[in-house]
Amino acid sequence: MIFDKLENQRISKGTQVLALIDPDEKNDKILAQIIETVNKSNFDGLLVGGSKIVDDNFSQRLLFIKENTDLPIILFPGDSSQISENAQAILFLSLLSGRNPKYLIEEQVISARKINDLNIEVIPTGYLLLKTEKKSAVELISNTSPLDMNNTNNVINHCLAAQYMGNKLLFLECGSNSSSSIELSLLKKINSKVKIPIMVGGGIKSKEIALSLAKSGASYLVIGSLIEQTLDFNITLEINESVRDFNVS
Ligand code: 1GP
Repeated sequence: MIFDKLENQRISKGTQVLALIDPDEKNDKILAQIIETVNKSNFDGLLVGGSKIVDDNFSQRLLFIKENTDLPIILFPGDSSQISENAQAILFLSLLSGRNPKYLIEEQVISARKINDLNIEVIPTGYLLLKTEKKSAVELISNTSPLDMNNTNNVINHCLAAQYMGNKLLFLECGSNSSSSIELSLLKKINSKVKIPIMVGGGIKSKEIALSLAKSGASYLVIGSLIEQTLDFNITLEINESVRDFNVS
């Protein structure tokens, strides 16, 4: 099982880093280079998904990714159309920061039978969108409001609710290509309260940011834009090798 394997690696080696590939048309010209960069960077796994895929070629691109990497592929779907047998697992997301039933239960009901029929490993994930300077694509597409990071109690209450609902993972999201990541003091407080592993994504653009997040309790880091924007495995390799010593237990 993919999640058990990642957790075992995290417990023995430390923070795990997942690459995120957005299989959208905008990345077609560089998709092979993105995969090559990911393959050379010593990532622990690969998330594939996007808030919005503008055409019908999601499955085709996912197959191309699968054929060109040995990393475990985990779906990170923007909606129920992004489900395919070419992935081993799926983050079964509940957008708990929002109050839109479409992303709390409707998309989940639409996708459940397909996931079951395809026998994809399900990783129940509480997904919380956090407010940053820039509106994220998730905020716009889901038509939900992100959580204000200054309201610590409210964020922690959402994290605990995610845990008590039985999620195996808590995903704290600042949005793709955000100018900032989660505030470290907030992450530390969340980490002191919740028992499920914390995944952090959005705006991880340097080794310094990645290290500070790992030191503050991020068991999983997700990196997408940095790969697309640099296509330089030296940068991501350095990040991935620097965060390993944290969050072992
Ligand atoms: C987006 O958290 C992911 O959903 C990754 O964010 O693209 O900023 O790395 P970046």
